[in-house]
Amino acid sequence: MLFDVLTIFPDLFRSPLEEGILRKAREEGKIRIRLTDIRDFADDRHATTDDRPFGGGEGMVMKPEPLAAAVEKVREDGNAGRVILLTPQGRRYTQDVARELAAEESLVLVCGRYEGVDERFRASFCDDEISIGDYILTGGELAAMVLIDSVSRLLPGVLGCPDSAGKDTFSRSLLKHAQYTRPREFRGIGVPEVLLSGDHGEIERYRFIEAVRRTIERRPDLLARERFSREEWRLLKKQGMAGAVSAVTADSDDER
Ligand code: 9D3
Repeated sequence: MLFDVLTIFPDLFRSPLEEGILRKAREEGKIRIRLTDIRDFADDRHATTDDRPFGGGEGMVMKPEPLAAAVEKVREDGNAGRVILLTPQGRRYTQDVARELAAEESLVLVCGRYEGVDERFRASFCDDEISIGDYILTGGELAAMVLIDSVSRLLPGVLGCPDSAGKDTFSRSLLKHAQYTRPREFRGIGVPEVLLSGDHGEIERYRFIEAVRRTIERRPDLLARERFSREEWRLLKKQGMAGAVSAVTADSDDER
């Protein structure tokens, strides 16, 4: 997958992309990331990328011409993909959106700064607008990195184990059960006995119940889209949890 990133701070991207799984994915050619400095497309001596808003008011607005020229350049360089503006006004980023983007061949990510981009650039050049959540960042760069990271790990061969992308929290909508590793006792605190039993069926059932317990307690909203099998409902009933789960899930009565 090809990502073109348009930004006035290309250096912000270097270290996140040069370590760990993303670095390996780049080395193996599974992702390619090109950084374009929007300032290189400014047309004046001072390489101006922002200006004061018409009509007055606080802050600065990103000028349309350098942004447009930068998009046109990545088009010439072979990126025909969706142009995504990272903006607080975009649709909310979720794992479903990550999956949707992972199906694309290439993307162009435009990082806004200041109070935003000129409306004419947004309307004429952007195919999609994304926000990563309801909190205030200083610009779109960190949002673009979140998107690159979450999309890349969904691509075939990027994670070691072919199943690890699909099996985790947000594809099942359950939080992960508590996890333990050595030592068996840490500062006087042990490990649940069942995890040491070697009974893999019993361990799986225990972990399922603990995952549901955590999800009800911390993120009941996630359970709204979860569906359970007959066997899972049987386990939930046995634990006296079926009522609490029924109250928040989408399953119809015949599964219960
Ligand atoms: C006057 C209101 N402005 C400042 C508080 C609005 C504003 C403009 C620009 C707020 C943040 C930003 C910069 N943020 C982004 O460009 C951004 C962002 C974000 O702030 N939160 C979540 N997702 C994103 S994607 C891009």
